[in-house]
Amino acid sequence: MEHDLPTFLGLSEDGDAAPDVVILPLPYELTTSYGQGTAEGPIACLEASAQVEVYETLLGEDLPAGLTFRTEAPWSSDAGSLLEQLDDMEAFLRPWCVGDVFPLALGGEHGILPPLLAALRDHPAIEGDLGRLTVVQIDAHADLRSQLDDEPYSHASAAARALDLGVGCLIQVGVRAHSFEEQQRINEDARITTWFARDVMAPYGGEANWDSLIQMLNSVEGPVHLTFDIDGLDGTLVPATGTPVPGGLTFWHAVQVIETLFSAPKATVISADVNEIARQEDSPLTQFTAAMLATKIVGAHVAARRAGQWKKAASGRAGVRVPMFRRTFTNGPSN
Ligand SMILES: [Mn+2]
Repeated sequence: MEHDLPTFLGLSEDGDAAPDVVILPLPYELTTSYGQGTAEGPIACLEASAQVEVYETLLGEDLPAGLTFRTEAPWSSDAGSLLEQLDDMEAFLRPWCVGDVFPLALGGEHGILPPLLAALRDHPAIEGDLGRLTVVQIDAHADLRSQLDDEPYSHASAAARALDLGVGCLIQVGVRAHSFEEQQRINEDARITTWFARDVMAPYGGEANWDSLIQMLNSVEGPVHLTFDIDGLDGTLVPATGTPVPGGLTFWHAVQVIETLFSAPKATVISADVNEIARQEDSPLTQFTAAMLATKIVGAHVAARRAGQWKKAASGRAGVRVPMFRRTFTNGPSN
């Protein structure tokens, strides 16, 4: 560690050791939006993580369970335009997205998703074709708007931009606040499967539908990115997030999604993010909930690694070269 910032779980870190898991704080907030505090979220989450119990029931031992964790200094950019900032973020993330380390990004607005996916194109399991990738999105919102307030890179458009980048399959869980335009996109784009909160939570036949969702996640094949917008949880658990919404997932629903996905026999979760974290002032609940999710994700990754799931993902090509700087966003996402 070469910074004075809090480390993940409050663990002491050896900056010289090659990490197995890297935590990447992305304090990103669109300058045109209301200051909702998501720029401070990652640090608040790291601070709160010091209070999370490191004992992981999946492993029967304490994290880091013999592995090396590293908390990177937060991403920052002084680029003048939004698109240049997104290019900077992709460049920051790319070295951690080549299969030898498990990257967990902490956001920041959901607008971090497109640069994350752009960076994943160099992963040996992707080999330049995001059509191989399944994105699992836990979210109260569909994030499928073509734009919001004339901004195509708004957090409300994160999933739409992910599809523009060529993602092969998008599974949404917990959606309960979406627009007509987004419903049309869900109906028309065969790559999208949306599990609405209303359908998977009681009382609308929720339990049977929830079981179907879990079965679907268990049968996912190939590389997966998990993007967890904390507003997918019920708003009572994350009151400080930008747009808390009632009627969402319980903590245990979220844990089951995470554990199912990481242990899915034909899939490998190659990366993850927890986003829309904001610092709650009157109570640490929002940042602590986010830290609990981040810890569960890392614990489930370590368990998957032990089960041989991770090796499979990383074994595509040996010694992947990180390509020269490219300008995915300033050149347009189809480039
Ligand atoms: Mn979102």
